[in-house]
Amino acid sequence: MSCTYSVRRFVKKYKWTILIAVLIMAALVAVLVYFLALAHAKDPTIEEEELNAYNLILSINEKMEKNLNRKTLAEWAYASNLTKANLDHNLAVSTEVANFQKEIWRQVNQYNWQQFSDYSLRRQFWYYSVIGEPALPEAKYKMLTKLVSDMESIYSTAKICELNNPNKCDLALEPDLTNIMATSNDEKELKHVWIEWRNSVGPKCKDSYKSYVELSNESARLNNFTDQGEFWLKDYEDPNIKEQIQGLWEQLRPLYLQIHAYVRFKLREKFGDLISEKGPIPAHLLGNMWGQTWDNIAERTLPYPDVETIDYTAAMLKQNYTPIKIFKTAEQFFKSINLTEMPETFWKNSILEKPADRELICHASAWDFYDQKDFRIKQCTDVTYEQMNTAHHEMGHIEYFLQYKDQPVPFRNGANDGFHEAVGDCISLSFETTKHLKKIGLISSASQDSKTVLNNLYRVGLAKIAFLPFGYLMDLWRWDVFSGKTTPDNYNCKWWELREKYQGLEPPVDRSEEDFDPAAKYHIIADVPYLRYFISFVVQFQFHRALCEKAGQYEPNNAKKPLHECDIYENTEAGNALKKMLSMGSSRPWPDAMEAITGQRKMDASGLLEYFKPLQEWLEAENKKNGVFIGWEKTKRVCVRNRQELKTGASDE
Ligand code: X8Z
Ligand code: ZN
Repeated sequence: MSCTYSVRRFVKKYKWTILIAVLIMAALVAVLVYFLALAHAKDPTIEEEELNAYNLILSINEKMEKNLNRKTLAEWAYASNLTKANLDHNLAVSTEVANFQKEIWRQVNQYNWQQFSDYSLRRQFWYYSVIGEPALPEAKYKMLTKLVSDMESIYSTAKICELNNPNKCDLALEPDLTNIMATSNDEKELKHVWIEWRNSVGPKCKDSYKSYVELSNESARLNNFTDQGEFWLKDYEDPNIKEQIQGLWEQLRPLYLQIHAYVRFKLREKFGDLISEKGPIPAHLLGNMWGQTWDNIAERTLPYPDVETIDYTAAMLKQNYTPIKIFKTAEQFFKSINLTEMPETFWKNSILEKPADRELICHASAWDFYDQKDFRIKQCTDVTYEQMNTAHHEMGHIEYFLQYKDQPVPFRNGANDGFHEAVGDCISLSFETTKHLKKIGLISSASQDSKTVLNNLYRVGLAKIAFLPFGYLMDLWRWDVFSGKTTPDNYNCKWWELREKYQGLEPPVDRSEEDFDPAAKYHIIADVPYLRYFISFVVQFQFHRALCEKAGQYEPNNAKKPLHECDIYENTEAGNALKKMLSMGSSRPWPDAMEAITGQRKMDASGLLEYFKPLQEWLEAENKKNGVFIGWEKTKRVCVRNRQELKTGASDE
């Protein structure tokens, strides 16, 4: 054929040119393959280092487990019995462990761990490469630990006198002051308790707090962070976390403004002009020492006061609840969704009631002793509905500990701290539905439905929506304190600036820099970051929505299956999904854990907004009907340098 012929002729004519071209191409391919192979081949030294590192981490983890166990036992001994001997022992043990941690830190940082190919190994090294306070020189570490322990002791042993009986001066925060704040209708008594609690803690902690800030910053800098506030944010693994939180708050603020305006309106019906029509709400009238959750005034401000009572505390007392029964009730829920029951040692070692014979830290907490067996709660449980929720909250922490107990030590943490705080609360969102409360007999099954449901949703809103700005501003205040933007001579006034700006609250009396009101909140003096709770209050609704969808109890846009009426009790499919996420611990960045349970990789306010949609609509209509002012004008209270200035005329008190 003509074609074949012409090709042959061509090849014959150019045979040398073709040969050379082929040879050049072959050489080029060979060079390319060589470089590709070189790029993919592992540096034998890195490979060897990684193998070494693998063995090292096994031995570090084993020793770390033992050290953390010892340290936690000593901390528990002090926290549950505030004696000098226990403090000394705790300081000695935690200093020894800090030295051990520092040694590990040095070893780990000699490795080129960022280059390791094994993700889990790299991540464990990353955790060990930053140690926080133990980075301080020993004497300073001890000083810092003692400062915090001392402040905790001041806070936990503070007592105040009764308003009408100045000789009876044994009122403690838990249960006495908490109960007065929750139940009293006597404004004078509320104001007295509010002021005296702050007098008995704040000024005593101010100097220690200043030193605490300095030492904390020093340790942060030794870990290559600019200050302690930045150090606190590292586990969120997101340089934009602050902006994200601000964005979430902006999405939630309109809902907060509605509940704030409604509550102020209802409180004015009760207390009259003690509360101004358009001003911030006085902080002592909201049923809580810090005005952080307002559900204790639900009964007194109900949308539908004429339907059946929602005084669940009264119902619990009538049904002879005890602290143990409260915890068994909580455990029953966890078990019903195939989560793990509390081990025997939990019941044996926990402190579930306030002991009469000693001083202790009553603020509720859950403890992992890092030996895969010992898990405890310490809670001065009083028989109230609020404490029932706290019991679920604390048990959520224990459940997380139980699910990740087989992870390597560095991963025995929440995906982030907000996740840890959200587990028990997420269960409570089911527990607190009218459906469930009827099931366990706290609401009579004869109650009128839609109104009871809204009353109940309002009560949950007073706990969840009201908390949001408080959950946010606690660390807004501390970030500026740590960065030096807020200085000690401005601590208190800056605090009240934020309380007014975000919560729309004001103090019941003028304040000065001789007061130190932030210290009257446990987490401030106990060195516990607080952003975790804001995050928890957002993500718990995302978790709830995802679990409810799995349980077939919630469908978007289906009025018959609203999110606020979903109860996942006994639904093992939902429970297993939660369990799977919990068992990951902190082995992956939190968006992976979020995705495992919700399919989303972001924090998102839409779960919370969806849950409270019927309440938001009701509040908007009600506020409109009543012509209520939304938001607040500037407070008339003042905050000045010292009390003397208040006496000389700045105050109306
Ligand atoms: O401190 C707690 C728990 C222990 S992690 C009882 N919470 C915060 C607080 O009491 O201020 C739970 C919600 C907010
Ligand atoms: Zn907690």
